[in-house]
Formats: sequence, structure tokens, C-alpha cells
Amino acid sequence: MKITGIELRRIAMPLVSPFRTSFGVETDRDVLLVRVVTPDAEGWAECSAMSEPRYSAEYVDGAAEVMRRFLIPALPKKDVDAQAVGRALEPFTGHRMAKAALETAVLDARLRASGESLARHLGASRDRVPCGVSVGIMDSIPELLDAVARYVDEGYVRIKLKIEPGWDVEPVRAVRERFGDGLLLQVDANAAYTLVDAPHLARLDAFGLLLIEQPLANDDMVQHARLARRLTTPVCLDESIESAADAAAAISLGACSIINVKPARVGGYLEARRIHDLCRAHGVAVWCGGMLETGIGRAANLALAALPGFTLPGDTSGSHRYFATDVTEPFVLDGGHLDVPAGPGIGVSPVPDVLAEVTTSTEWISA
Ligand code: OSB
Ligand code: MG
Repeated sequence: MKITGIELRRIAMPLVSPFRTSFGVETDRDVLLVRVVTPDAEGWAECSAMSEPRYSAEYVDGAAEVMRRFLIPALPKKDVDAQAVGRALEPFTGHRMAKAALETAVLDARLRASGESLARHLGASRDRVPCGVSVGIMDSIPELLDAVARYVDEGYVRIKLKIEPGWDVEPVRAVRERFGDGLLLQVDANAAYTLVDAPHLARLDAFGLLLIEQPLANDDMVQHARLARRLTTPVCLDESIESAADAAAAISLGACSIINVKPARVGGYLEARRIHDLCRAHGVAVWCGGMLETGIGRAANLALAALPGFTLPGDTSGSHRYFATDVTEPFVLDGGHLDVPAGPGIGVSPVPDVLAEVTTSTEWISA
């Protein structure tokens, strides 16, 4: 397969409600979509980089710049497939979200041309997956309880509460008291604590949480191992794991017993599957995280979440948890589950009218 050209398209997607984490508040998702054009098929992907470099070093303007300036010019001129994209981009360090988007768009084009679904290609073992929801930091506990109640009513099978110093033990206690011990509940600190907070974080052990996600800084693998020994709540890593090599290091250090796999963070679906395989071999549970994706990114994440090692519900929520109008046909929760797209490639395409309406810029780069 040969690439004719690549379109970089920016879309502005207002969120249905502000999403607050320990690293900032998001009210609009500024998304970069990648469309790869080949003579056989087109491929779509979503770059998960956020507007500011807070969750990680990448940000959406930077991702667009590194793509147009370095990554797209380095793509193979012929015989392009996802593996070849990975090899061609390997010499450039970092920028995994940008690389992931290019690799995924090429993979989508290849699979659309051959008629195979991404789920099947990756080795999925299910056609629907259970879904959790990530609940942002709120101004008050009553507001949080209302939000959680709405999500529980909608059928979400697992609740994740965002935490930070000053918003941790009390909100967790309140949610446990209101919804009972049967609720699958976990927390995500987005690196807001240090090891000095270990005794405080150990207070969360009383609430039977599924896991605590990324309590310490992104590059604090050794400290996470120390913390893990002091908590009964399992430690899960998100930001710290950027590759299968990082996952291997974390497992051998004892830095975590669960990994949140985000394909964007690790450079794509092929690396995500390597992490899945490694974790499965070591008895480490994985689940599929999210980056407030539109239907384009969500479709591909659902394919990954259907692999056999994804034994915990992911942050793969329905479209309406994020957007009033998604750019694809909306993903709608059914009994706490979402269907894994079964069509060729990622199995969904943008709805042209919606896409046109939300587009803020497009840029065509000939190969
Ligand atoms: O840490 O998992 C995270 C969203 C943006 C950036 C980082 C994170 C998140 C979420 C929401 O928790 C996941 C989602 O629903 O897409
Ligand atoms: Mg996280």
C-alpha cells in the first residue's frame, strides 16, 4: 500500500460538563484527527494529545507540528503497513501520541482495504465490553454524589473518582456510604501525591477500592514500588507506562499490580497489545483507559478492550458522557456494555455533516 497524502484536521468538541482532574480543567476537547488516503482505502485515527502539556509532555499543537515536520516526511514511500510505520518513526524519541495516530490511521486503511476489523486483527475475544466511567473532581460532595448516581443509573459497572490532596478520603467515604460495598470503585490521582503522603493514602485502604491509579509522579517508578508495599489497595500505573519496556520494569520492580493501557500513551495499538501480552504472562491485570476521545478514538479503544487480558472494566464510556453530538454515530451503553465495532478497520467513520460543523482547520500533506 502507498500513501497518497495525509489530512490533519482540527475539531472543537465542547464537553457536556467540565472535567476536572488534579492537573487541570477541560471544558472543550481540541482534537486532531488524522486521515490517511491511499489508492485502496482511507484510514482514520484520533490523536489523543490534549491542548496543554499537563497530563504528559505532548500537546495538540506540538503533535501536529512534529507530524508535519518530522514524522510524516519519514513515512515509507511504498509498502506501508502499521509495522513499517513503527519502524520508520522509531528514530524519533517520544511523541508517542503523534506516532500512535499515524500508525493507527495506516492500520485502519490497511484493514479497511482487506475487510478485517481492528478487533479481530488484534485478537479480541469478545464482541462487547463492560464499561466504567471516570468522574471528575467536583465543588462539593453532594454534587459528586448526584453525578455518580446518574452514572450508576445509566448502567456503568465501575466508577472511578478523580482525587487530589484535599479531595480524596471524604469523597471516597461518601460514595461508599451512599452506594454500598457492591459498587466497583477506584480512584485516580494523576500524579498528585508524593511518598510522604503514604500514611494518608493508606486511609483509602478501608474502602475496598479496586485500585489507586498513578498516585505519584510520572517518573517515580521506584517510589511507586515503595508505596505499593505500604498499601493494601492495588497500585495501578497510567502516566508512568509509556512502553512495553516500562511495563516490564514496573512489574519487576513491584511498582504496580495493574496497568491502565492507553494506546495513545504507549505509541499505538501494536505496543498496547505487547503490554497486554506481557501483563497476561505475568498475571498483571490490564484495562483500557481513555483520553476523552471522540467516536473515532473510542472505536479503536473498544477493539483493544475486547482482548482476553482486559479483565477490568475500562474508561470506555458512551459518547454522551463526553459530547452532546459525537463525530461518529454515538456509542450508546447497553446494560453497562458497549458493542465492539465489527466492521472493517476501526469500524466507524465520521458523519460528514457533523465533522464539517466542528472542524476548525484542515491541512493536506502530500506524501
Ligand atoms: O488519567 O485516565 C486519566 C482523561 C484525560 C486524561 C487523563 C485521564 C483521563 C480520564 C478520563 O480519566 C478517561 C476517559 O473517560 O476518556
Ligand atoms: Mg489516569
